[in-house]
Amino acid sequence: MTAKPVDETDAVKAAITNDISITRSGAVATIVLNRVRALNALTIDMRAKFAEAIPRLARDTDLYAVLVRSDSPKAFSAGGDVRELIALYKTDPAAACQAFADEYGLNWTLDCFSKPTVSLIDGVVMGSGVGLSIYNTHRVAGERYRFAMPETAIGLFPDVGVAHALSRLPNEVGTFLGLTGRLIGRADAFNLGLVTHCIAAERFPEIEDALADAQTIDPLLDGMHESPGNGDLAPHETLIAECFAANSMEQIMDRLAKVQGEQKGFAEGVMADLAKKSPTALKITLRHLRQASSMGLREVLTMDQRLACRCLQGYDFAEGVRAALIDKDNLPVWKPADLESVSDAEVESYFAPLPSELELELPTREQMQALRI
Ligand code: QUE
Repeated sequence: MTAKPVDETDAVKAAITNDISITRSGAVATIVLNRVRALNALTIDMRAKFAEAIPRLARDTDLYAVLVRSDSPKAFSAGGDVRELIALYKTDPAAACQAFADEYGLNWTLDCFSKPTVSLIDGVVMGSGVGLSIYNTHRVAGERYRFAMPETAIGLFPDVGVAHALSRLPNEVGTFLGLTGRLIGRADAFNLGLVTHCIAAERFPEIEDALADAQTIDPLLDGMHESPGNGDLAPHETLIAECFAANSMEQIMDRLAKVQGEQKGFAEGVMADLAKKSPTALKITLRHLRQASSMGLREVLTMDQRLACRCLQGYDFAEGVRAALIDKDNLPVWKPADLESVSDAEVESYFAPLPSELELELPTREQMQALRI
């Protein structure tokens, strides 16, 4: 399975959607997410329109930079439209699997993109939205920036290649974020390098205007950056490092249960969070994060494709989406229901190569360069 071709000569024509717009002003192209009613949950059509524009932008010699922002005051993007994916899987399983392939192909294209790319992020950025922004050369956070990879809550795993970044964060913070799905603010995100600049959202239009004038991006953003101060995670750093260094979910829970003293309350909160997540998703996520620390992004995305197709075929993903987003009862009934009942063999089966026609085949970075993406 290959991601949708990046060459515009044979690019699949994107369905026309107004949920994303791409406009040009001077030297900057601006991509605006404006599916405001759904917190910019990204649909297949939105990603297709985004991907389709990239070769043209990359080869436009008069273009200095590409900017991505949202028209919603609450969200950059709350994630992917997973309801759409689950519905599609019921009628056309191969198309649902292909939708993941196209998304991961877009993530890879963004990482290989040859011009400065800037995301202006205020409000939440989660899941698929992280995949549109984290590969940008410049990631600017407004005051209301909130980051999370919440997929274990819906029986999925932190995908869009983000295991590559999470597995490289210090002190097991990425393991903590990927398993618990907890939200962090911009101070933590800046200290972790998930964002590059903190700038008041009311100044975002100035950035767009300056880039239209082809003003040099680094001095521009460096000059506007304001220190976000200490994050909220700092007091819990040691606990996170110690508990989340374990190599099984059972051990992580065990270590959290043994925490005494002033961190006890925090540890109990984390255990309560983890107890709500899909046990299968937790085990897959932990294993994926451990492997990803020694893999390149391209290989991580190929592994994401295996895991995503297996999650579509499994039980918990559809159940998680039902409970969180369709019936909204927030009472998923996971199968298996507890960590001990998820066997190593079951976890292992998610990671096995797919039938060759379903494996994600991405061009190498060198091949992307030759395509002048
Ligand atoms: C975990 C998730 C997601 C989620 C809730 C979770 C996610 C996602 C959405 C979402 C939000 C708003 C929408 C929508 C989907 O919710 O990835 O269609 O309008 O996209 O607990 O991973």
